[in-house]
Amino acid sequence: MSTDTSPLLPAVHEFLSAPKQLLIDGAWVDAADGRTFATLNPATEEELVQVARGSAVDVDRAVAAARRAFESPSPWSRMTPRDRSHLLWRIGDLIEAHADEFAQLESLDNGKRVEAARDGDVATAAELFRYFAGWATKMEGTTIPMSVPGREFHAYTRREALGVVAGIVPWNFPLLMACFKIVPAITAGNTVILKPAEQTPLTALRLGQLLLDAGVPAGVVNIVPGFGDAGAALVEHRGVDKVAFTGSTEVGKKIAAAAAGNLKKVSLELGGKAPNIIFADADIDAAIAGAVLGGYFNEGQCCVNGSRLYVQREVFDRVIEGVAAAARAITVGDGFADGASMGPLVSQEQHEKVLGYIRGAVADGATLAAGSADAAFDRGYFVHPTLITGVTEEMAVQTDEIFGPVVTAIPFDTEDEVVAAANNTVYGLAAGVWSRDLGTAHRVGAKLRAGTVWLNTWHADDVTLPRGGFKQSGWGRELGSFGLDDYTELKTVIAELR
Ligand code: TXE
Repeated sequence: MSTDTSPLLPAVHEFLSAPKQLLIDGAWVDAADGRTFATLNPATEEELVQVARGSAVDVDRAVAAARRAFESPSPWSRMTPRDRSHLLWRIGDLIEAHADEFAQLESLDNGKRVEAARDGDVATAAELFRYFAGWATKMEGTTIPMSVPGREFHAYTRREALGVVAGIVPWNFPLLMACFKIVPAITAGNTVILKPAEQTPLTALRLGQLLLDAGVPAGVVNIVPGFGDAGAALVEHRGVDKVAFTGSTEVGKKIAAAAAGNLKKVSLELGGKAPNIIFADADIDAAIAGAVLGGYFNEGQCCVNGSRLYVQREVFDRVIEGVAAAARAITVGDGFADGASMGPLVSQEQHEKVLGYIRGAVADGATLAAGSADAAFDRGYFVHPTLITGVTEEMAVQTDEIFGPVVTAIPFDTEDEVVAAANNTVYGLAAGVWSRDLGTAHRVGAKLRAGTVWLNTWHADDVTLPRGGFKQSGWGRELGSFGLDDYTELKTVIAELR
């Protein structure tokens, strides 16, 4: 497999040929120790560019810059909510104007299809800026009556920025995850240090330049690419007031523990293993299409994918046939290739992990209704979309988050039985129910322990909607008005009227 780079935009060539440095205090700088790391094209396994590798010293510099930018009387602290709103809107427009460039970069670095990046990741990133632009002027408080005999008070609340926010993000939606952290943080007047994932730093760096071009003051958004050590330095840093993390449950637990040093606020969006329940009375064609989208979207590297399919016994064979046929019809190929409908996984590590789970399931006696335990090509991190039957609840393929295009399917008979099985997981990010009976859909939906429940649909979403996890899938909610709360402190002001 090779990437045909002939369609690369001149702006992408130009970006790739310039040095990839850290963005600290409005300037592009090398890492203090001069180290760099390679970011690879997962379709070819070839190095794209070297990127400056931030470490604890760089994190110190970035936190100091973010603190200076936050504290009054900095230009950022004096910016009115209306000006912040206009700035956010302008950034949304700029992202849209550079959509093809961002999409190509994302595809090169992450592997996903260019169109998927442009129409999904990049379009949503632009919309996120515009949605939150509206909130910048609407961070209102309330007036609250007090009852103190013989005295008069005026009491009210204010929503204030928290301070310095560290955003630590994964590689599955690199630009979008960066925006999930940056946008609500700056909407509320905070300053940010973003650490992109080591596998996919490029679009975050391109975004950094775009933010400077749009007029975001120096130090308001700092970008420090690096590995887990840079992330850990941010989490332990006493100058950081909040950590917003998306990634594995394992690292989420480390972050929760390390953040205790200065009791910084923490929001965590962690792993998932979403149950997708299809009742016999569902619109079966729609449910099959939903199971395919829910299972294989983003090469299966999406925390809310419906990776555990539960199908009522009467329609099990029909659904399996439908999903398996659709999985076989997916064309795996380079994200730039015409006709490819699924790109490679992001890294060798993910490739080995995902194939290992498929092999493990076969060794445990499960059946591959579609897909394969072999790599799709000799080169590049490609995996065939896979559907596994004959699975038990105890198998690793059923209990663990695989984060690849792998769906397991188990038949069920009764509502109680499937609700118990669906909830039998440490995760609680998403779940779904397919039934034409409104009572069944809403009743089962209410019983599922998950932050997002889809009824007769999957992956329907909007920046207006809060998302986050029950149980070990996380703390807090992102996006929507709820998402802003996590980036503010609530102050109560009590004045005596004398
Ligand atoms: O995640 P990590 P990885 C799951 C998915 C995947 C698995 C491993 O199952 O297979 O996690 O992926 C930074 N302190 N998800 O290893 O390690 C790291 O540099 C602070 C689900 O890539 O959690 C990167 O920027 N930061 C998930 C980010 O954390 C640390 C998306 C995520 O990396 C750190 C991604 C530390 N000690 C993976 N160690 C989702 N919820 O969508 C690492 N990092």
